[in-house]
Order: sequence, then C-alpha cells, then structure tokens
Amino acid sequence: MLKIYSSSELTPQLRARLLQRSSSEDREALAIVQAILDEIAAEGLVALKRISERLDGVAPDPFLVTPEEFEEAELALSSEIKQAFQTAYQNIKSFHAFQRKMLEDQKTTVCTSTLGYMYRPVERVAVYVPGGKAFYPSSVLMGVVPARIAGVSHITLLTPPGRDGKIHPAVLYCARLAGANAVLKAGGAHGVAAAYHGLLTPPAELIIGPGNRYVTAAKNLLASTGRVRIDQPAGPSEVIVIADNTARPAFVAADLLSQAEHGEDSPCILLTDSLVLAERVSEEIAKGLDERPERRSMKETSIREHSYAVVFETLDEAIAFSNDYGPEHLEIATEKPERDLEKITAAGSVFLGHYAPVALGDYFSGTNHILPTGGAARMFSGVGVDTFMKRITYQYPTRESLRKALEPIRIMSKVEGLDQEHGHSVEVRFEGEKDRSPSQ
Ligand code: HSO
Ligand code: ZN
Repeated sequence: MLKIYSSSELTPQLRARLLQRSSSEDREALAIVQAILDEIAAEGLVALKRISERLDGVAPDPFLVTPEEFEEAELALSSEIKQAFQTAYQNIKSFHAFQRKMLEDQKTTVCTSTLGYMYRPVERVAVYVPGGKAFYPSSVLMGVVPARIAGVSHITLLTPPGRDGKIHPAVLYCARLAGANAVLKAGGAHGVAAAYHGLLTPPAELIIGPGNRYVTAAKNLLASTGRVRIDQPAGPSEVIVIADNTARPAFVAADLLSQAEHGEDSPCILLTDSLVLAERVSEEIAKGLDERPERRSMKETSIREHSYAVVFETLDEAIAFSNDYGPEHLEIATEKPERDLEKITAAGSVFLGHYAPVALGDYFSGTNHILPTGGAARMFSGVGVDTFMKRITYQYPTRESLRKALEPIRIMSKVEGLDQEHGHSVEVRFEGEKDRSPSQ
C-alpha cells in the first residue's frame, strides 16, 4: 500500500524528489485574484456584494454576524459539543498564556547605555477560517486565542458563508468563546480584500489563517504591498512519523491516515530503521482503508501518490532527512523520543511518544495547529502569541555613554558620507567642550 524505499536506493536525485513539494507559485490564482482585489479596491462594498453573489451564491445582509445569530448558534449546539470546545479552549488559552510570559519586556546595559526591548500587539488583525465544504471551528480557537492573549484590540474572523448565507454554529460559538470582535461572512480573495480595506471592520494590519489557493494568492499579493503582514504560506497538510521497532504499526498507520483525511495531496511519510515496521504499517494502512471507508478515494490518493516510507540504517539518518524536509507535523514514535527531539532542527510541531497522535494537537492539547507547510517549517514558526506582536527596541543613554560613541560615530559616519548631519547630531551635544577626554 505504502511505497517503501530503502536508504541504499536514495540517490541524490531520488532524495531531492522525495523532499520536494508541489510548487506553490500559482500564477493562475494570482491573476484571478488580482482582478478581484482591483475590483474591491475600486468599488468597495458594491464589489464585495457582487463578487460574493457570484462566487458564494449569496451576498449576506448584513455581512457581519449579528448578536441574534450568535445566540441562535449557541442554542443550536448540544451541551456536549460546547463542553468539548470549551475544554480545548481552556487548554489552548493556558499554553498560549504561558507563551506570553516568554515575551517579557527586557533591558540590559551595553557600553553604559540602557538598551531594551518591549513587545506590543498588532492592533487590528483578521483571522481567516475556511468554510463552505470543510469548516474548522478548532481553527477559530487556534487563530483567535493567541491574538486575544497578545492583546490585539480588534480581531475580525473572516469566513465564507454557506449558500444559505449562514456560518456553521460551532464556528460562531468558538468565535464568541475565543473573543473575536466581529465575524465577517466573506471568504476567498474578496473576504481577504474586505478585511484589508476595512470595508466593514477596522482595516487589518495582519491577516493570518489557512485558506484555499485564492485566499493564499490574495494574502501573498496584499503582503507584497508591504502594508500588511501575513503568516506563513498554507499548503497541503503533511506529517512525518519517525518510528523505531517500539512503535505500534496500527498507531502509526492511523496517524498517517488521519493526515490523508485532509486531502488527496497530503504527504504522509514514515521514516524508520525497521523494515518490518514499515511493512506492517503498510498492511495496517490497507486494513484501515477497508475498515474506515469514508473518504476512501481521497485517503488512498494521498497515500499512493504523495506518501512513502524510507527505511534507514539508523534513526539519526531518518532525523537528518526529516530536518531537510521540514514537516508541518512530526511524530517521534521511538524508544527515547526526548533524546531524538534534541536533534530536530526544523518542524512545525512535534509529537513525542506512542500516545501523541497529531489529532491531539489539532484539537485539544493546547499547542497551535496553524503551522508552516511545504517546507516552510525550515524558516517559519507556527502561529503563536508572538505572531500577533511586534518587538520594539529602545535605548536610554547617559551623557557619558554618548560621549564614548562620539569618536567612533564621527569616523563611521564619515565612511558612509553622512558625517554632515549624522556626525553633527552627536557632536552638537558636546560643542564647547575643550577637553574631549571620555571622562567628561
Ligand atoms: N491538521 C490541520 C488542523 C486540523 N485538523 C483542524 C483537524 N482540524 C492542520 O494543522
Ligand atoms: Zn488535522
């Protein structure tokens, strides 16, 4: 079922091919989206209505979810559902509150100057949550909770409505639970543009959250103006499982299939030092597909066309491959997962041990599930409280510390041809000083 390679077969070419993801440059989407952005920039709400009707089959009136709709949503959900999301919310809140503590303002002394930094929130943020066919109330929590903890003043949730103009009640419930200030019933590129231009909510300075290719294209195009920040690019969800012979094949197979459930282009990869394990996982995948047939063709395509196992001589080689890949999710199902974790240099989020399926982090444990995909984990982090903050540095020098800088700045500004004003701005503070010894 699962294609199994041996590391001895891994020529540089094959290795490069296995590490590769589908290209993310989507010229077709960029062209379509540019036209939508232009329409919204030129005509505002009128264009938003027209495009919503054309693409979503409805122009909600009003576009913003009303207090009555929030009430209705709450009534529509069983207490069991609300309780489950509430517990997850508490866990996500706890872990992100812990993260906030790491972002403490700090100061130090360098060359007698006080230097410091402080964190301040971005003020206006939009969180995108996919809708339509697939809706993810859990992603509402993952986007809104850290923004709230960072202290963002206005959070707009952006999500496309169904053809009836409504939003799934669990999405609305989570929006209110997590503290979104507004829910805008518009998705796709037009929703992103509406948030950016502030058609119905304060204009967003940061837009985060995964969406389809049009959403991704819209975020990328707007970010290229330099007037809005976006999170890491979103692509197909992916997992690497690094496992040794202590791993249970049925657990590993289940975790690979759970990633395949996200879409037919999701890579589900097993890296191991045990051929026996790889073969048994492959059997368990076939069994799992028979036993749990829902979305079978999607899962099967993802397994057959985008997934594989590699059997290495050692776990260290498996770890090196994973670091080159930079997976969105990484499971380490080995005998000493904490020891192996220390060697990890690139991954969105890591799941350690035999009781750590990705689904635990997707829904419940408290870590964030909005993570870099497509190899972006080699240079981006997942969403966290820091995503919603800026770091501001400051300095409070004494006269003496500036005096020490006078001579070097005089020389350096001269090298750059900027001594006239840069150099002068320091010198002017010591004019009239006869003796220029540093003690004065
Ligand atoms: N695995 C997805 C998140 C998710 N899974 C939401 C289920 N619901 C991306 O990390
Ligand atoms: Zn998932």
